Amino acid sequence: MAEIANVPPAAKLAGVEHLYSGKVRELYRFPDGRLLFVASDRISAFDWVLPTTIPDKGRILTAMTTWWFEQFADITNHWLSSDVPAEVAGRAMVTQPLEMFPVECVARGYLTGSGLADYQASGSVCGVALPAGLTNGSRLPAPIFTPATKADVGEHDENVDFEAVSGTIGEEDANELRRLTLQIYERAEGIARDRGIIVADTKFEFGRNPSSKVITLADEVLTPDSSRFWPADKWEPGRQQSSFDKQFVRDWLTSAESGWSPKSDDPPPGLPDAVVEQTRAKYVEAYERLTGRTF
Ligand code: PZK
Repeated sequence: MAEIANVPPAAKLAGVEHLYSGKVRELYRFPDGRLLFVASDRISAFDWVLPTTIPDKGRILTAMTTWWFEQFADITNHWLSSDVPAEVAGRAMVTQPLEMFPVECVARGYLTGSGLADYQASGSVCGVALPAGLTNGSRLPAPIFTPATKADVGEHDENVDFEAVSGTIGEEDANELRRLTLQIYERAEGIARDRGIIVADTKFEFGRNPSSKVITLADEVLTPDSSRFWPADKWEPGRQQSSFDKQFVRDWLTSAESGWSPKSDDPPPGLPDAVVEQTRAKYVEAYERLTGRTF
């Protein structure tokens, strides 16, 4: 996999082979074939990886993912163990190696982002027709499955319709991915809403266990990096919703004080300590509100 321009090289971990680095996470393989899924403290905004890290972000998102896996005990997932190398303690999981489906399985319960853009252009999203009159942040009449195909590094994923997924992986598996995606999202959205967080949309990745053939939930799940989290008490359709976790980052980067613009081709500047601390506090708050546990 190609390197991403402003992402530092993956940490050298003894006894594991580096497979991939994303903007904020890394995947390694143990000699026995099991994988090591590592969440870093890196943060992205406006499609850039920022030069500043958020202390504990990797541990918080990993704890959130494993908590969701526990909530969905009836959904087979790739987690095997949290017994990981000391350098990545708390921010990594040992997982099953799966044959991944080449589909980003997105569920949307609210309309924003590329879903809003597609709706405004065509009245539908990924081939799913929606009623007239929806606006940025509207709650949809029912959650929709809006798959996307993984784009090359630096490109955005492309929304596709259900027929395209069927054509790629077969109708039976496409139906199963849609069913699982909507089922998990609906359950999570209800849990989070009761705790003051709107999960507007989320992305799942699934794979097949090569020996058991079972379709298995992979990746990190239902984190603010794989989803849009909004504070429920500030939800107001008709405007861009504030981000639960990244609003302080976006506000500072777009302020005169940063001296930077998202339209610039220059990399963004480092964040002030106060913005780092406010942002860390939002990740902690999301974890503690959702799980009822203390971080
Ligand atoms: C897998 N990714 C995305 C993750 C990255 C990229 N259980 C699995 N088995 C096989 N492959 C994957 C998984 C998982 N999860 C996940 N790509 C392949 C990814 C982390 C860092 F750069």
